[in-house]
Amino acid sequence: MSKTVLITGATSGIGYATAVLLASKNFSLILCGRRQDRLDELVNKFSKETSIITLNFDIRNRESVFKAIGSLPKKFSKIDVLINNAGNAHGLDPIDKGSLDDWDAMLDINVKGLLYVSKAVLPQMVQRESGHIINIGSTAGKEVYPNGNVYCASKHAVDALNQGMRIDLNAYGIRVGAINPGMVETEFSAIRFKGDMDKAKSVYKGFQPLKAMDVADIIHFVISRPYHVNIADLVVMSTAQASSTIVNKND
Ligand code: 8X3
Repeated sequence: MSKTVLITGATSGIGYATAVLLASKNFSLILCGRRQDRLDELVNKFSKETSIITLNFDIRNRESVFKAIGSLPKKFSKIDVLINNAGNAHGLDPIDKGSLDDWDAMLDINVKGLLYVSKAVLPQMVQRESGHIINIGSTAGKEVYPNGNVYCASKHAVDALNQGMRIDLNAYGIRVGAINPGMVETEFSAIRFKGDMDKAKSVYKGFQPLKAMDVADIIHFVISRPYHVNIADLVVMSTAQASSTIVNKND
């Protein structure tokens, strides 16, 4: 029987690429996001290849999270793999100039949203004494860079939660691991810079950044290891990137 995978933030970037790849590998998919048109597009594209259901909810709203996950039909109610992927950066400002709304958004989505979804999915994994949680962190969870302040703090929290979950869920035989990508060319910078496409594009200019599918490919590798193998914490960067601030650009 194929594994059932729940992906948050499935409407773009790494989440979308992961949905596409896992659909082609016949995983059953629960795709979560807020853009219904994109969710519908995924269903139309892949429902012939695999079982697929979508959940439209705002990860910041705890009632909606529990209601949506609690509403899953029987066929999808056993979740084997949870991919905590939803997350964004909002702004890139020095700490004294940052926007409170940006800070709220990053902490609410990247940290509290991840916690709400995990809390909603965990009881059944604990009961079965099996399951796999993949937390999508960031190199920003491993180091801090200028003006990254709150985004880096949110991803450091993901790093801490990844370790904390692994420790607390160890007795139940649940696998927990993080994948921490560096620069990936997605909508990430367009959102960070609030639609300023010149700024967003310049981030990925002059070198070959990671693509969303590069990370999706790693996620597929991680979830298809034998059950006794847990990729606990993985950092992946473009070859041109050495750290958050050192990128070998050719312009
Ligand atoms: C994305 C990595 O360095 O653009 O999480 O903040 S970075």
